[in-house]
Amino acid sequence: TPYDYIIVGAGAGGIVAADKLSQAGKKVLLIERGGPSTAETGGNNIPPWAKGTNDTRFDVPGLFESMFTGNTFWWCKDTNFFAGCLTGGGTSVNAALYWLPTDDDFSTGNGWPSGWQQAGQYASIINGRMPSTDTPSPDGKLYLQESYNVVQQILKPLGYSELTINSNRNFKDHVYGHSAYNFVNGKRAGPVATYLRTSKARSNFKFLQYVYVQSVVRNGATITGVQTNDTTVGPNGFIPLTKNGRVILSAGSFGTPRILFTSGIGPTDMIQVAQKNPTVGSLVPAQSSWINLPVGFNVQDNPSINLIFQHPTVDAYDNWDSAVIWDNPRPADAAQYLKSNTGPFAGASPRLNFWQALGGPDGKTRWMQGTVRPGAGSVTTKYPYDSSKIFTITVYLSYGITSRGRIGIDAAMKGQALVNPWFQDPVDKTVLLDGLNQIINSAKQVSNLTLVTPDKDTALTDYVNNYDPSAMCSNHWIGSAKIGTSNTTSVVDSNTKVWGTNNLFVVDASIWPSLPMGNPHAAIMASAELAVAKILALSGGP
Ligand code: 6FA
Ligand code: ABL
Repeated sequence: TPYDYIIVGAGAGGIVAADKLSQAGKKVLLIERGGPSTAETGGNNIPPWAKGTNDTRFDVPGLFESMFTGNTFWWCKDTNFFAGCLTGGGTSVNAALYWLPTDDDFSTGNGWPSGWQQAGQYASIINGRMPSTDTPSPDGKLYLQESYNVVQQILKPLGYSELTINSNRNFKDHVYGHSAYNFVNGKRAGPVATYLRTSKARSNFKFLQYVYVQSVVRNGATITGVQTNDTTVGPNGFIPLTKNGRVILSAGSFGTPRILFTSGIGPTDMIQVAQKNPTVGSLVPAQSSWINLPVGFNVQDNPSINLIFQHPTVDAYDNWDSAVIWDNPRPADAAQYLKSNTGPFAGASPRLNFWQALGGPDGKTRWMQGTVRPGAGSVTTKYPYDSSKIFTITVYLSYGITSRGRIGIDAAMKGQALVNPWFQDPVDKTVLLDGLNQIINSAKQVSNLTLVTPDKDTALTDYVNNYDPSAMCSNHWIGSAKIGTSNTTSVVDSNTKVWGTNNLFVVDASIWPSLPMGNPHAAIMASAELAVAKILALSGGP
């Protein structure tokens, strides 16, 4: 059956798009390559201690750190970086840190065309559907607060004030507060429990899981449908559009470019790679109809550096080791969660977030973001330390970052960085070092606080210069199908329509022209709301 709108990818962008379009009465198909996540979607990946409940890995916030080990079926296997390939995409596997977008995020200065400057309006729409909380445990109590108490002793002397961050979304200089989440009743909520839920209740909405979209099928500038790998969904796996129908790609910063390349859209070198691939090569259209656009260029991701400290008051929570939180949790905490969805398992690992504006030698202002959590993933030092008393400050360079990289595919169609996005502009590194130095220097006046990594033998500059680039990745990739006003410097126009096509759109992280101020999923959802309003207003549609 033909659809008015076919949306590829059920992540932050795609779920919002599908809901708004089905709400508008359009016949909508949402296609997801992965399977269920939370119990509500049919997921059943439940830890041994919660057997017999609906408490899956994707539902229980305190299981967030268990995502990184074991049989990780939820990660996309065809990118070199973390990306969720299941219902909810990144929003089902992330820490659910939730920051309402700032006015700056959607400013022309951040690269958005005019007509996109309604951050305030969309922040309240998003917050109305997915309320923010900084007390994720439904009993209203804060748990594991020791690292919060120590880090505020570092920040206060630097002139920081404590705030409820999402109540002051435009204040992001010298502020800190409790980590905000979109958890509800001690469980992951996000787009799956809101926008996807309302879509599913509509008869004009259909959701397919475990169906992989290989390309869009087009006749020159007009898309006629999508090609999938599943012959049960249509003749040879083809799903058609209705007359005037539209396709929206929401497959994420790596997934959307891959589909574009196979559809003959992007830089010549990447289309040629797809053309040589034995599985999808035959789907690439003839060279005469290729559309040359800078797909994969202009990407950004926050460079992030971990500082690991030890303090006698801190409970490292067993460093969130999966052998503990998944297999053998602290009995009282597991019992509390099972009884009332409260306690340490009602929140993900972060406890405190902070922001500070930093001037650079190039006259530009960049922002630093910090995320504090008990425990650490790995420690580098030859000195003794107590692994039960450590905590991590992850220091990111956030809004205002100037470096850009390039992503693409290898011969096996695996997504990768062709040019790493971090520190291409040396000023980004200079500014982040300045911020790191301020924190380390202020930490010296906090009694009994020890910097474990980098240790006393390691100069901060050496630590940063030698940092493993893959560890510097923040999983916040944006910009691979950038929005803009010219087809030489952008991939989609100000209505999110792919240049040179009549009816192909992109609505996900990849249209973002530059990084937002915080971890991005709420900002991406706000941009999806705004994008659909523009798509619906555009003439010529179904
Ligand atoms: N963002 C936040 O705001 N707060 C956080 O705490 C946070 N944490 C993390 C985190 O801990 C990790 C480990 C990762 C990987 C990301 C985090 N992020 C956080 C970032 C945030 O989740 C992402 O920026 C956000 O989800 C991106 O939204 P998009 O809509 O652009 O893309 P998704 O990856 O969510 O969804 C794409 C979907 O398309 C997936 O479900 C995928 O399976 C599907 N797909 C891809 N290719 C497809 C194809 N060919 N056919 C069908 N489906 C396809
Ligand atoms: C994010 O926005 C990042 O994308 C994640 O990388 C980050 O989680 C979460 N938020 C929470 O701040 C970290 C984990 O805490 C680490 O244990 C893990 O090694 C790392 O992600 C992997 O990138």
